[in-house]
Amino acid sequence: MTASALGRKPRIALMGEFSAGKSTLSNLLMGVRPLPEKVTATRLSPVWITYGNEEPYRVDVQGFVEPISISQLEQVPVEDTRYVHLSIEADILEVCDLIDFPGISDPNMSSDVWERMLPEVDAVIWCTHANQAWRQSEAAVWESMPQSVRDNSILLITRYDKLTTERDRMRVFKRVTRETAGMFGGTFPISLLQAIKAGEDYDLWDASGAGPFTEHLIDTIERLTKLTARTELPLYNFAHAADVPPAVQAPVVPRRVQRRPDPAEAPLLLGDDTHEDAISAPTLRET
Ligand SMILES: Nc1nc2c(ncn2[C@@H]2O[C@H](COP(=O)(O)OP(=O)(O)OP(=O)(O)O)[C@@H](O)[C@H]2O)c(=O)[nH]1
Ligand SMILES: [Mg+2]
Repeated sequence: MTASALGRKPRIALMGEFSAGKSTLSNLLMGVRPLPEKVTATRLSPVWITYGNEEPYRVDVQGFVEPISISQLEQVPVEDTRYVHLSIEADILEVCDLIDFPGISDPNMSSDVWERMLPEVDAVIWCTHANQAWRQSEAAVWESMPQSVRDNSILLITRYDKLTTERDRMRVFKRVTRETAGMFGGTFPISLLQAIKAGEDYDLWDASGAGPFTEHLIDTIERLTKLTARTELPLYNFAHAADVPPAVQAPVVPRRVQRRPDPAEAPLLLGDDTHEDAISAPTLRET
């Protein structure tokens, strides 16, 4: 898998309510832990993470860039910052960018802080707490998301370890899949804590839910890579993936229409469906 032909990687946002596990998931996917994982809600700007080893910076709402220190991530002025940029040499970032969003319904933070970043995203991994999965506030935000993004997005039911009986787990999973039918490309229950603890133990990794989820994620990134090769505009800007322009092909070779030997006959016009055989007609030649 390589970056898109246009040099843009798919951008995957991590979204959901506060403390749903967005930052824990970003860190799990990267295999390093630059983002704070907190019991209490963090007031952090969206963090756009790309592959590399540049120094961190923030981009303010006017587009000005200012260097920041990663240890002071939480001092960045949230309302005035469009996003914080981190650059990390993690494998996953070779194939996509990750954008870690703040929680969607923090009463202490204007929803502008994350809403203004939506036009930058191609797809979302939505984290919903197993204990209070798919609240009305989550459904309302997802309602406004274009189908192009929804089709390529993943719903993760996080903190699945907090549901202790099989009956509860099935009940939550069934309800959430029913209420979100047709709204995501896939839905997976996961315990992010168990996934982190699993380390190299593949059985534990699969049991945490991380195995099936990451396999689906790889397929999603492959599909997104083909789409983002066709446009610089993030998928959020299209209502449906089918609206993305067709793949850029080799330059169109100009064709010239010549007269048939019989000068009385009109020249063939390309695109004139009364002459559907025009392209293969011997009177057509490429110049
Ligand atoms: N038991 C359990 N705890 C989890 C799981 N995922 C995350 N947590 C814990 O939940 C807390 C919040 O996790 P974060 O990753 O900071 O959540 P967030 O969505 O980034 O939160 P905000 O950025 O504040 O909105 C941390 O203490 C995590 O360790 C999980 O699957 N199981
Ligand atoms: Mg977070």
